[in-house]
Amino acid sequence: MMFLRCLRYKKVVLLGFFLFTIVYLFVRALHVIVMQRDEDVIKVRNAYVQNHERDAYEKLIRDYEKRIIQGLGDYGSPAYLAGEEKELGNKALTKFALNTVLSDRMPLNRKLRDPRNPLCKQFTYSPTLQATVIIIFFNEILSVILRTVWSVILKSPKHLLKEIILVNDASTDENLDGLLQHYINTRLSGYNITLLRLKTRMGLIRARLQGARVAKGDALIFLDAHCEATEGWIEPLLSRIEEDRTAVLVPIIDVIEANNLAYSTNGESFQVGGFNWAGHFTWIDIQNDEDKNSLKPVKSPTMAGGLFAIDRKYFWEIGSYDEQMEGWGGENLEMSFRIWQCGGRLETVPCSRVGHIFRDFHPYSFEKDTHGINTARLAHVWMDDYKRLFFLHQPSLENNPIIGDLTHRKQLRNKLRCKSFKWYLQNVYPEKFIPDENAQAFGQVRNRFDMCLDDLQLGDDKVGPLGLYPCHPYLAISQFFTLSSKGELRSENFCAEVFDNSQIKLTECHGHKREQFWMYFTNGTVYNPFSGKCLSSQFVEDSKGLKVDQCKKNAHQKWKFTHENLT
Ligand code: UD2
Ligand code: MN
Repeated sequence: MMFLRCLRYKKVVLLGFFLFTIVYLFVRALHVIVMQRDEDVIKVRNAYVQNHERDAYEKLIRDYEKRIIQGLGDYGSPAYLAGEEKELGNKALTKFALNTVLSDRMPLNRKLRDPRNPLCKQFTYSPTLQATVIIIFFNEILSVILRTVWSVILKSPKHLLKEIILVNDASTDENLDGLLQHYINTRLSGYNITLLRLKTRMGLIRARLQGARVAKGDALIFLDAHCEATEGWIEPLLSRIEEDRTAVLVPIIDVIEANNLAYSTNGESFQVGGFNWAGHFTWIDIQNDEDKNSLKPVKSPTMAGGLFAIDRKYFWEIGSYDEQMEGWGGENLEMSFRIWQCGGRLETVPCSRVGHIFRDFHPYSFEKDTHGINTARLAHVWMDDYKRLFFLHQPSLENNPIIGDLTHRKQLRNKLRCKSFKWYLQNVYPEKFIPDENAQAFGQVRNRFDMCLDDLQLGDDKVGPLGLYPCHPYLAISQFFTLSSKGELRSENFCAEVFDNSQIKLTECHGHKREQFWMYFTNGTVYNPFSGKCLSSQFVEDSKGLKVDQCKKNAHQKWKFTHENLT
């Protein structure tokens, strides 16, 4: 009897203990989740602007408003200041890559021309979806942020704009939140605008995610904090999403000049997004003639990243962002490849145009090469075997623990049953040049003196002499050349071209053969029929300026590619 009672007692204790543990773990988990959210983000509430601060902010904003020069920069025309302010503006330009002095003097709601193709007006869009516009920023100035906000408000029909969410990625200016919130409370009170502040700087990818988490609109539209939306920008974006919820849209991104804030357009022509094997976004021409003057959405292999519209639920279904990406860079190609490979579409909408201030450099820095690390992550997850071409540019990142764990992103790819990168290249971006496929020869191009062709690291915009340098013991990207099936001698997007009948430069490939056409013979001769001369290393000074010379039996005119598919 005693024994049984004891046993029952024990059972109750055990059960109690078990239940207690479960409840305890649950509460702990909940606590961790809630705390984490709490630690990351704070909503800058109205109360944030304390009574005694309110007057100070009001004074600062009034002073600022008094200095605005009405009409400055109207219709997107270039604006100039004189005297001391001109000097200060130039200084700001070298420091922030943006004329902040001029921005502070220009009306926040300046008038803009309608930059669209006039034929766009023939369309009537009547979307029913509502948008949340998410604007993230780190150390951007008040006037630039507010001009972005004003343009969104003024250029979007009220019934299509659910809310605007501003995410301050822990900017260092202590007054910024107070000023912004006070401005919102007093000058924009009729609009639904939320200001979030991240407690620590998380980088633009996670900042956008924090904004998206609290968004309530049917569609999300992301903008950089230095943009200006124009007439009719939002309707075609929302209409297209309504038509196809898996379509992700980018407007035409016009240039707002960083020095004089002129809103400039490229007329009616526009480009779409591509990429290079170094993992950078590039602008590319539209290949299909029909699409060139299209007013309808046009297929875009990638997007620049900062300005796009997406169905809110679809954003989460398709994997939002890779949250382990830090800082700046990579997320745009990651999202582009993912959307295409996993069944969505990426399109440029010609009848939607938004201006963006393109800065010559980033007025901020990161401790790590976040672009490299983020791109290494996406290369491993999305590019299959083609990642080899990216890692030629970043060999030290290929197996580097710094890039972090990829399990979740690989699981996502499996879960969504996404297609291969080869499928993407063949179907979405067939014009993309692949340096080691269908080539006559590729790799290092070596002469008899162990010297190799070299791009002399001209960088992304390489136009310059074709160089010669001692061959590296490994295949470095600066010495990676391809003799393409069309007879171009190229380093990804740049082709060796003969000029002045003797010099050779690396320049944009034009695809018309002539001075960019080369023939390679089994005896090692590289011949350019246009000049009637052969590639020669004989007269090279300071490793620069390879030349073409009369063809002769000379060791300087014998070349060997690492890989040759000659028949
Ligand atoms: C382009 C994109 C940008 C992003 C980036 C790649 C366009 C026009 N812009 O660079 O949106 O996709 O490529 O990652 O397509 N910011 C933060 N936290 C930071 C750093 C920046 O919130 O730590 C903000 C910044 O204030 C800006 C936005 O992120 O609003 C984008 O930064 P950017 O304008 O310096 O990047 P951009 O336009 O050169
Ligand atoms: Mn930007």
